Amino acid sequence: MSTATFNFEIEQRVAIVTINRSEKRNALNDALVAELNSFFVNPPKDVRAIVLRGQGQHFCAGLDLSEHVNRSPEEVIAHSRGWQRVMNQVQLGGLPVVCVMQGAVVGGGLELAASAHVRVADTSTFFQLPEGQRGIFVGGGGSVRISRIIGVDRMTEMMLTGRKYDAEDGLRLGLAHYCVESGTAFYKAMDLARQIASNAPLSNYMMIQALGRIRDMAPSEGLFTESLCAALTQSTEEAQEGLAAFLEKRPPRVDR
Ligand code: 1HE
Repeated sequence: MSTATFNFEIEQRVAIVTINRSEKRNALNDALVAELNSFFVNPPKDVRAIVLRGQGQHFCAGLDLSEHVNRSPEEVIAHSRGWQRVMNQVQLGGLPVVCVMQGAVVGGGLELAASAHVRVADTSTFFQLPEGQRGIFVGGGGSVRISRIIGVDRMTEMMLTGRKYDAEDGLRLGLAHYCVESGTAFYKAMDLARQIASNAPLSNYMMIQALGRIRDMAPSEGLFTESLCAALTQSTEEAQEGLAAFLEKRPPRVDR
């Protein structure tokens, strides 16, 4: 499927979603956010993992600032809630999402990347929250997700000063899980996505749905929930095949 600013294709059960607005550094306007939302609400059947990328030199320059001027408080709340819906759908839609990052991963671009489960940077990547410099605030879930990755203290400093972290800094802070040579992040992301797509789907699903929720629970509820997740995943055919393959010293059957 393809529109002027968004397209996706499927390769070996991996959907490759490309934001295609490089002339505006993949800034997220309302139309693009709506397209992302409809994809992530209803991803193609049989897809087991998603690679999310931005075309050109930059992953995403965040909010389209040209659309943001002259909005009333009510409109900004509605806009922010709309962004949060999309980011939630990326994070909790049920499919693992691998994000390819190059150049600017800025403002709402960092909020989008932080919703993904695996983040691959290349050496050109930089991270910034320039909201303070623009006189605005994060609105796409960054105060919840980015602060949990790097800590509230560091996020506050990042927003106050508008500092840029480079790719190595990002790796150290957890904004990236991998940092590869410039121009190669997509290939690394595809390798990872194919590997993830060959895991048992219910096991992937539980990682995505349960771990974040368990973190937000009291320890005793978290431990019980962990046992329930273990019971659900370990009693499936997929799990039996994965365990048997290990014990029989053979690769698991791939089309599980
Ligand atoms: C844009 C945007 C944008 C570029 N909205 N049009 N985000 C920011 O504050 C980031 C603002 N952008 C930048 O800092 C730079 O553009 C970049 C570092 C990302 C890239 O620099 P560069 O030199 O490659 O490109 P450029 O020349 O600055 O921009 C190229 C074009 O993209 C230009 O348009 P043109 O018509 O003059 O060619 C820019 O205006 C346009 N462009 N970024 C609109 N963001 C839900 S709350 C989330 C809050 C936020 O995300 S705040 C962060 C906003």
